[in-house]
Amino acid sequence: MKSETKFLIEKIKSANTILLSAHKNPDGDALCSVLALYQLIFLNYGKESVCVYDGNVPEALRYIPLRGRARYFDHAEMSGAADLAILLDYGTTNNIGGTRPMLDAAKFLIEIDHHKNDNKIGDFCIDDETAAATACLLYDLMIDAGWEYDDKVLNLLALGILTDTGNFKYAKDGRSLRIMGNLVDQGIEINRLLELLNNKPRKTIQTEAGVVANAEFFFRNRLAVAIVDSDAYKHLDGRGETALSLLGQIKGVEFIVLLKQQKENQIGVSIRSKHIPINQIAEKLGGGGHICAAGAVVCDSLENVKNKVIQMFQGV
Ligand SMILES: [Mn+2]
Repeated sequence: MKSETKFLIEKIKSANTILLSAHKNPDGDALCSVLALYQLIFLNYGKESVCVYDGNVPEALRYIPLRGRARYFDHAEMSGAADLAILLDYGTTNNIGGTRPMLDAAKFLIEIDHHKNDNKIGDFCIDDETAAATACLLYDLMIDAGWEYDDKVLNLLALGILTDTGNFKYAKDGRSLRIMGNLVDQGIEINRLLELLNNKPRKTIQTEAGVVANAEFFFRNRLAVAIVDSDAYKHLDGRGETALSLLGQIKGVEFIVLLKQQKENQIGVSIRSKHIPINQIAEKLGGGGHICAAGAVVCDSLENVKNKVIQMFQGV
């Protein structure tokens, strides 16, 4: 067993209260990793961790196993500081949101993440930038620890991998596929999981289709820019993955930018690229993420952010 696995187990065993969390506005990998770890700790050590999030959970994740265990941080049943907090899949400190004080108050903080991060906050870090999803790291920990698991754990890990790899489109190597191979061998039905995720409200799909219909194209159509205004933003589910995906299917499009008017002067920027790294653009905007899928939140007018982002693609 790896020394980091042993250390994690010792910390879990000695903690009376455990807090689990991930990034704000949790996506599939963030939420499923939290819930899978909740279940693993429960099955193997008999302890019920408190799972908290900030922001909104996408509608598409409504029916995942154990969804009800994750509570909005303000409604969490946690009195006082946790003995142990485990922060999964958070990326950068900007992404943590309202759960930060609870994490800071914990007596010990372990992070488990696959994002590039130069400003780690864990007292102990189990990080691996080469992993396609945090769920892959959890799977490896589970096997290394020899932990008992159940169907819920397997389904959650599979969902985390599916969502973060865009159904394997962004798999950087064979590791996530090998893990999924093992999960399928143990009875996971990918088709059933995709059905569970493809379950968005009608208004959401219609909104995202409208956003795509009004997209603009720059630099010989290599860059697609689409805008989600404040009205459309109310109906968006998660980051607007449907719009990002549709624009990425257009012939000749290399880069996709989705600008989301979250507030009057607060614009969420999601950037995708088919081949060329774009994480440096997100970093310059104060955000971060993965090489070909990154984002930021910029406090400025929609028009200014749009012009600034388009300029940053000049010569890329
Ligand atoms: Mn992730």
